[in-house]
Amino acid sequence: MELFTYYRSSAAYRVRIALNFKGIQYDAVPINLLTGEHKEEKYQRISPQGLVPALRLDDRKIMTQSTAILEWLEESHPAPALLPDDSYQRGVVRSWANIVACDIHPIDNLRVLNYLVGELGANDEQKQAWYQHWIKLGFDVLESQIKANPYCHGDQVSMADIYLIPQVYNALRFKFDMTSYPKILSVYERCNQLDAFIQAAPENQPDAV
Ligand SMILES: N[C@@H](CCC(=O)N[C@@H](CS)C(=O)NCC(=O)O)C(=O)O
Repeated sequence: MELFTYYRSSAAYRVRIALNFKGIQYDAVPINLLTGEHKEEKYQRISPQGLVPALRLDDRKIMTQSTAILEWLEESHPAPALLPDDSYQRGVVRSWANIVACDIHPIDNLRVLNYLVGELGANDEQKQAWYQHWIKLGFDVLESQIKANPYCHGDQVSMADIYLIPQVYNALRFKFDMTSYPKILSVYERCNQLDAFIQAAPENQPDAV
């Protein structure tokens, strides 16, 4: 498989963790978001939305959208599982993952921040306020709900960890104050001791600068 990725993309980071966790070999194809490679026609033929990640499967079919890719990976490579056996608990894990995937990440994404600054004229302080507002809303709820024992959902790594860790990485990069989130931080530190997470980390990617 080939993963079209950018080292600092948190959506691609999710998929890298899952591929590593499930022991699936892949080749990383870096797409540079800073130089606009994702907007070039060559990449848009792969991902019409011009977003990373995209996964090219062994039969050359393309899949986009990290949540679709992660659900497909879970169905096609069920072991080790990233969702609990119990259907209610699967819903719980997905709800935590969706706080990140639907209610934080899309609003704080590069193109949204660029639109705020470029089209709507927000200054740096306003951009930061926007970023911090949405992350705080999501993290406040996650902090109150996750088990952190030692992972989000107990003693097994789950989809919730896979979504949370890249978002925390991003929050720290944007200097978001994490002192009110001891449970989230302990999950972050614990996951970052696992090979699957270490190998997926932005600083360990071939395109890291
Ligand atoms: N919902 C998409 C979001 C993908 C996405 O927003 N990727 C970002 C990097 S994390 C991107 O390609 N951004 C390019 C841009 O904002 O111009 C997914 O989960 O795959």
